[in-house]
Amino acid sequence: MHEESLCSPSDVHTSLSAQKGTEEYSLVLLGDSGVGKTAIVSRILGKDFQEHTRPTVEDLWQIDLKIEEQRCKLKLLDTNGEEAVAKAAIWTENQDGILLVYSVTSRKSFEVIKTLYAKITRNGTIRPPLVILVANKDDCEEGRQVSQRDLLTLAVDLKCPLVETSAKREDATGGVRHLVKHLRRQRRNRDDLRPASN
Ligand SMILES: Nc1nc2c(ncn2[C@@H]2O[C@H](COP(=O)(O)OP(=O)(O)OP(=O)(O)O)[C@@H](O)[C@H]2O)c(=O)[nH]1
Ligand SMILES: [Mg+2]
Repeated sequence: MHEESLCSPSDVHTSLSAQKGTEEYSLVLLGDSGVGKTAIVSRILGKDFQEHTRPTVEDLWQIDLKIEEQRCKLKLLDTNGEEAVAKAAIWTENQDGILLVYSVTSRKSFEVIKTLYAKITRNGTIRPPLVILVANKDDCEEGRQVSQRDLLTLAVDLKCPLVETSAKREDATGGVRHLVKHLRRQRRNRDDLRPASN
C-alpha cells in the first residue's frame, strides 16, 4: 500500500522534520528525455502505466514504502531530461541516492548517463550519493539499441549496481529498493561505529 503526495520542496522539508524516528531517504532520477523516469516514479506511486506522457519540469514526490519488511519515507525528485546535464549538480545536491536512467531503445540516452555520471562525481563531495544504473524499457526487444553486455561493461567500469526494468510491464521499484537497502546498511554501519553513550 502506498501513501503519496505531491509537495513543494519546503512542504516536504517541514513534514519530514516533524516525523522524527522515521527512516527517510532522498532520491533523484536523472536521464535523457523520454527514457521513462516519470513512468518509473508513477509505478512506484502505485499508478497505472501511461502510453502518453508530457515532459516533466521538476516534481518532488513523497511516499511511504515497505522495503525489507520495514517502512521508510522516500522523497523522489523527478527531473527533466532536456536539462539533465545542465542541472545535474543542482538536482543531485543533498541527495542520498541517484538513479541514472536510460532506455534500452536509445543509444543516445546510454551516452547521456555516462556524461551525467562524470558530472556528478566530479565535485568529490564528502558523502557521495549512491548511484544505480537503471536500464528501462526492457520490454522493447525489437527496438533495442543497447545490449545487456554494454550495460554490464559500464556497471563494472563505474563500479555501480544496475537494474533492468520496464515501467510498462512491472512495478519498476527495483532501483529504488536496491538503493534503500544499501543506504540502510550504510547508516547501520555508521551507527555501529559511533561510540556508545552512557
Ligand atoms: N515500452 C515502454 N515504454 C515506456 C516505458 N517507460 C516509459 N515509456 C514510455 O516512454 C515515453 C516517455 O516516458 P516518460 O516517463 O514521460 O519519460 P521521462 O524520462 O520522464 O521524460 P522527461 O520528463 O521528458 O525527461 C512515454 O510514452 C511512456 O509511455 C517502458 O518501460 N516501456
Ligand atoms: Mg518525465
